[in-house]
Amino acid sequence: MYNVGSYLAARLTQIGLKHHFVVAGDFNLVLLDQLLTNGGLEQVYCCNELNCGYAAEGYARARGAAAAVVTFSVGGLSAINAIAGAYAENLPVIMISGAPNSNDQATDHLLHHTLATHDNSYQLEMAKRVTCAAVSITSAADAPYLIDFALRAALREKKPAYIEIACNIAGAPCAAPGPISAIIAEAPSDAASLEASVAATVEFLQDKQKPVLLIGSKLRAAGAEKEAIELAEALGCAVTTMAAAKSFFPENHPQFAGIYWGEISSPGAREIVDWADAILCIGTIFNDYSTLGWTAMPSGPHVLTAQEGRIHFGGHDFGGVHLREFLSQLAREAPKKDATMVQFPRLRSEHAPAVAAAPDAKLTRLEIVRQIQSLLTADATVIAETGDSWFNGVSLKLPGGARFEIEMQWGSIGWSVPATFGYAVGAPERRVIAMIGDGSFQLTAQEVSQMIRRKLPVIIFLINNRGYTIEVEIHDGPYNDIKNWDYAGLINVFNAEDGRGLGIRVANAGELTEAIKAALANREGPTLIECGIERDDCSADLITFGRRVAAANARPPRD
Ligand code: DPX
Ligand code: MG
Repeated sequence: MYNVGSYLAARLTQIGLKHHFVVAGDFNLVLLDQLLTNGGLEQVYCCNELNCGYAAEGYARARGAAAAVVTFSVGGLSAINAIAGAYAENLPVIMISGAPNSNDQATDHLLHHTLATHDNSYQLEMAKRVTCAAVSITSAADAPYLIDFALRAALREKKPAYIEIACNIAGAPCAAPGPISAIIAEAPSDAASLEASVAATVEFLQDKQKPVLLIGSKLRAAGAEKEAIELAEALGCAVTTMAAAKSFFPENHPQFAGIYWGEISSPGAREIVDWADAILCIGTIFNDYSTLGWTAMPSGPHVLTAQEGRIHFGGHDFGGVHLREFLSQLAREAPKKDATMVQFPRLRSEHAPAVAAAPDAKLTRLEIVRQIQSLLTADATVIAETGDSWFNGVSLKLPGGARFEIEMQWGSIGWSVPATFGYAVGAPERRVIAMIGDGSFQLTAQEVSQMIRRKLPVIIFLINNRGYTIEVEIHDGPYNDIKNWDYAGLINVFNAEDGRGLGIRVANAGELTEAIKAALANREGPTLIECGIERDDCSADLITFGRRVAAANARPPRD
């Protein structure tokens, strides 16, 4: 016997979830009880709904999909920011909201947690703008169909979906789930379009000598990371990744030629992309940040763009093609073209490796990055928050197997604390390392307490430069100064009587080394290392980025 809640729980486990993130409220309590009845689905609690949404977003990065369950309106509207982020970042996060009793809909009853008007459809309407499917369930009979519809859309599109369930329907009986293949099976590419797109691409490559691959963040959403390696090896050419796609092509691969980000590319990466006579852009997103204020935007007849569902370049535009099938078919037919791989070592002028600071030397950004670098192992995942942590994180050299998570399209400060929590719940086998600025941390700090509650041995490098340094570089003013906190001291507040989190403040290189040792030894909770640095100690890349973005923002209106 199934009811709406247990049906939903069954479907969530069938799509691979072992957890769902929750904030309770009276409109979702019956639903939460039903979700609890499924032994394969653990309930994970969050401090607020914004964090709940971001925790699910981080979990989806680790496991491919996620669910966040919130209450109506007061919860749902907070979660929408994170759900919009999941949309921008191509992650299928299922937002599930409790909703008013079906008898109260379209009546003159005014309800709590609402706008005190009679139309309570506004959350559904808002959700429609930030999801690929949004459904409202007010009848148990229709629930299986509507739930399946939303889940299928999310998994296909790699975008969030929204399911609202009236509080008196959550426990009502409904049909049993049918075969899960109806939700997760995917139609193959259109055979003719696949063949034509590959043939046209082979022809495009034929008269080129120096192709290069440029990997973007939508490669993962397309499930095509393995196929990108196949294509790279068939062509034998240099492979660059965009910052948002860092780790989506292995950095220890012999053909990896660094991060392409215009002027602030890693050594040789920009030169090799500029030297190339064909740029195969795979899953790329070019926005004002990733193009450094529109100064590094590959365009022209030598650029081919391959996205999930669309391959286009000079005079061609093919639809109905899965990216992974296109890449692997092209790998079988593409000519070897390895000139960029021969040239790349000549162009690269590798920076000298950073020299260890003396133990009593005042802590610097560079020394922090150097010490984090030595922590990176095949099972490490680095999560880099918006701010100078972007540039510090992107500069790390990842060993094979290491992963990197960044939220570059949505770019919301505060994302990383709950996303790190969600990621660590989803990938307990990995060493999760977060790099977070002081300003960002202040948005969502309380989610560290959930890491403590679940005893997650996350390591947080809290970079305290006393302000919004990236904003200082884009455009300074008094609004970039923030109230200092005792960040390390906060961990004891969160520990209360039973937690095992560690908070350590460090001011020099030796203290940082000791703190990292303590963090590695602490397996029963997170360790937050508060690293105090000078306010103006930021990366050169951040300064260049800030200048370029400021110039793009300041373009005068057209007359
Ligand atoms: C803002 C940003 O301390 O990092 O390294 O000091 O810059 P840095 P912090 O975490 O400060 C972050 C700050 C204020 N961006 O510099 S990046 C604007 C912004 C945003 N998201 C939200 N609000 C404001 N990106 C939700
Ligand atoms: Mg800061």
